[in-house]
Amino acid sequence: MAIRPILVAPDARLKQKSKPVEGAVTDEHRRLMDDMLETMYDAPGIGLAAIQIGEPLRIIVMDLAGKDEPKAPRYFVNPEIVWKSDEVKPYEEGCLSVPDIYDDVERPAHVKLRYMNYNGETVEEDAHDLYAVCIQHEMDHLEGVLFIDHLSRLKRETALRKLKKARALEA
Ligand code: K2U
Ligand code: ZN
Repeated sequence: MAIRPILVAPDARLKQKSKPVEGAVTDEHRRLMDDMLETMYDAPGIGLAAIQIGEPLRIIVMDLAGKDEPKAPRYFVNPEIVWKSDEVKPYEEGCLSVPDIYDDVERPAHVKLRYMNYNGETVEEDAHDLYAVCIQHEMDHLEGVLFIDHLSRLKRETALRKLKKARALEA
């Protein structure tokens, strides 16, 4: 397992549309998911898409367990949202690729998912609350969409200016 660097916006690689895993989930995919999970825990975060470590594959990892609870890793290969509720809810989102920026994003409150798990088995599942928010946030990453893309142009441009200034100060 390895902790991999997380891409930070603005970065053209984060705007890529990730490609589906073709065929079976292999040991190579599982090694990638292991690295993603170790990277996510180290950040720390509760979700991570493969593109955030520069791998344009439709793979997501997540762990919604509270800090005083046992780890509960989840793995999503080629995830699809097969149904979404008309009801929407706002949630203050952040992103490991958009550090120190937080704002409300409105998303469907309830979604139904279909995906392959760590072992390549097909799973169908309902997602509500933080699970629904996080999986939709991560699936946006697979389309090259960041949560700031859902904000007003003014808020997005202000966020990107702040990120560019922080990068210049680090250089
Ligand atoms: O994509 C990412 O960078 C992972 C996000 C997942 C996330 C975004 C918005 C709302 C929920 C989850 C990171 O984990 S951001 C850090 C974080 C941690 C706890 C709750 C919200 C955000
Ligand atoms: Zn994110």
